Amino acid sequence: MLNKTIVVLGPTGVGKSSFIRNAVPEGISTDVQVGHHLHSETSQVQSIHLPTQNGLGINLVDTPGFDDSRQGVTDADILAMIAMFLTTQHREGTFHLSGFIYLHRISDTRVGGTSKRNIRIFQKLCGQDSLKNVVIVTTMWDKVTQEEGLRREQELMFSDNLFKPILDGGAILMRHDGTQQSAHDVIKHLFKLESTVPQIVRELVIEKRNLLDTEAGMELQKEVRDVLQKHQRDLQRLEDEIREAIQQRDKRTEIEAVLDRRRVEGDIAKLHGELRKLGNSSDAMDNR
Ligand SMILES: Nc1nc2c(ncn2[C@@H]2O[C@H](COP(=O)(O)OP(=O)(O)OP(=O)(O)O)[C@@H](O)[C@H]2O)c(=O)[nH]1
Ligand SMILES: [Mg+2]
Repeated sequence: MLNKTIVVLGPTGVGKSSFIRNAVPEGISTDVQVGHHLHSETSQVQSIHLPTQNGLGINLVDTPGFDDSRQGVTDADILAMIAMFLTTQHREGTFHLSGFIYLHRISDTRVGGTSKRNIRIFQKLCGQDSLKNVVIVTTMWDKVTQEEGLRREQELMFSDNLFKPILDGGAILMRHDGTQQSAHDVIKHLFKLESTVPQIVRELVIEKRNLLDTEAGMELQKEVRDVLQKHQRDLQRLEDEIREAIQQRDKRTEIEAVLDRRRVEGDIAKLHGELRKLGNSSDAMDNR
């Protein structure tokens, strides 16, 4: 049987697993876990098979969200997991990728730096040629008024640092209202497209780059390094503050600054760990 694959991506908690649960008809059991807590739920790439009437099948692929709140799991791990899944499937030769569904919460009052960073990494992972195989799907419409939703939707569509470049490249924007019908509308759109090979697969399999040197890997490294630089500036400022407080014999300011320094040092160690992991994942994928 010919199976087409659709990969569902997006930050943690946007409703990826819920979307897949909504799409699966009654009677097909899945062990897709929907989150009940603030922390992230899905920890592995997981494929759910849906049969269709004409003998074709759809594999809907659930992924762990970027911006993961799970202890010890970084965005580098998530990128490596998704890259590993896509390349393994591609190498097996029976992989027909219909495209990507990228989910975004319409209820987010402002789209923060992390969401923008996730959009950029997604764009690099996908690559220009595969953007026509992308549906940006907004979720959680029940949490906004119609007016608010419409305003945010316009902003998402027309801002250069949000979805405009992806939509300009041929992607479309759709809404998911939590019903099976709206999930199926999204799937139907992708299902009828010719399959595509995303940029990260071309880079890893055909150009034999390692994950660190892929566009998405480089983007992630750049983003991590930018945050690292900011933290290093904070550290410098705190060192000055501590020195001054000691001179002034201001014990209270000194203690506060020392505690802040400890927190910033922890953040810096975490970011170094993320860069190291990206390198390690690269090596692990190279040795396959
Ligand atoms: N109100 C509302 N809640 C939703 C909607 N979609 C999902 N949720 C809830 O949002 C939470 C997160 O949903 P998940 O489907 O687990 O999100 P996810 O993207 O799979 O998250 P990770 O697995 O952590 O990456 C759950 O409590 C869902 O019940 C929606 O359209 N409206
Ligand atoms: Mg999930």
